[in-house]
Amino acid sequence: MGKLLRVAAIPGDGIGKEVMPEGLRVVQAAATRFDIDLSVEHIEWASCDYYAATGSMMPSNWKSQLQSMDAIYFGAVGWPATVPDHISLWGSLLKFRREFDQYINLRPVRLFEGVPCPLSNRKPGDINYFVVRENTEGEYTNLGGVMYPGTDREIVIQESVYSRYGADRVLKYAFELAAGRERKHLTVATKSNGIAISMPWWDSRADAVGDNYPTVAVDKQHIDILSARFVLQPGRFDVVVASNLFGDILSDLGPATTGTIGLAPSANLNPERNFPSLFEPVHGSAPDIYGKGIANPIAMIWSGALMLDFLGHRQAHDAILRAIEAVLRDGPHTPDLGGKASTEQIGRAIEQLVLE
Ligand code: GGG
Repeated sequence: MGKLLRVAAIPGDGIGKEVMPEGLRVVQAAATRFDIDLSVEHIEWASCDYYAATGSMMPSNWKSQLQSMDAIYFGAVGWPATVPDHISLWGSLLKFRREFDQYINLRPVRLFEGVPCPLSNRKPGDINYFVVRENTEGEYTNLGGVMYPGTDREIVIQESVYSRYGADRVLKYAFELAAGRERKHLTVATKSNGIAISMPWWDSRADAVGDNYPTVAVDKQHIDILSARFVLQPGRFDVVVASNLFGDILSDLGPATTGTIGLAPSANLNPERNFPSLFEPVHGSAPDIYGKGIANPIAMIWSGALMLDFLGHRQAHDAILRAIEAVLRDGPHTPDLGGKASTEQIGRAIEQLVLE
């Protein structure tokens, strides 16, 4: 056995609490099979239940509790019936991303065999790309304010922030990723015709960083037509790099074109490993289906595979991916994929295959 891996498991809210046990079941199975020394710490805070009990999303010493962990495995955040979404998000997930400098949000998008594709005439292999989302600045800020609130003269200002440091490091990561792939193609999401200061600047940073990657073909696309092409011509894409908000939207849209957002994983990475990275499904807490036991746990399970890969266990990652592929191909399936299986049945089916 190698070094002990310490993982903080934070289910959060809604279906995060239902998919987390299945994610852990499969991660533990992979740890057993590949002799990985894994210790999981279960954390109930970073949830709206904790907020209801204490008035904040996390304890004041949250950072010291987490920073010695090797990774954070996170479910979902948000329970708007009791806590406004901006309070729960800024009080938990965005704190993790910012204070642990997880500046890359890596989101694979892939069409699997056995999953009905909502786009016509697409087969597995036709959709297989990465969205690289900038994760610490851009449109996600709390800079601004309201003047004359509640009057006819009410004015709201919200600033976006882009730094050369922040843009260059995410662009560099995306170029590196593209350079290591067969197609070596990078799409830069922009809106330089309408957002006339920050987006032409973002494009110029892409040019500057790209000068170091002559083998990568670059294609800048405005976010509106880029979104349309995700639906109409998904085969155009290999690696897509985008600002925080554009990346968030694209990484819901992309998986939607592959049948269900219930499959989409993500890795919030601090590539330098100065802080723990965080692995979570792209989907949120889904209050509409919470409590029914029908949430698709595959996004959580795939996120667990990305976590093991990042922590140095490629074989464990590959075994989980093979098991996911087999279950998607042969069943069972949850209702989002037209089946009747429960969250737990999917977790157990994948666990079985990982152990074989
Ligand atoms: N598991 C992801 C999650 O809980 N997402 C909730 C959400 O609204 N996230 C916004 C974001 O990722 O920026």
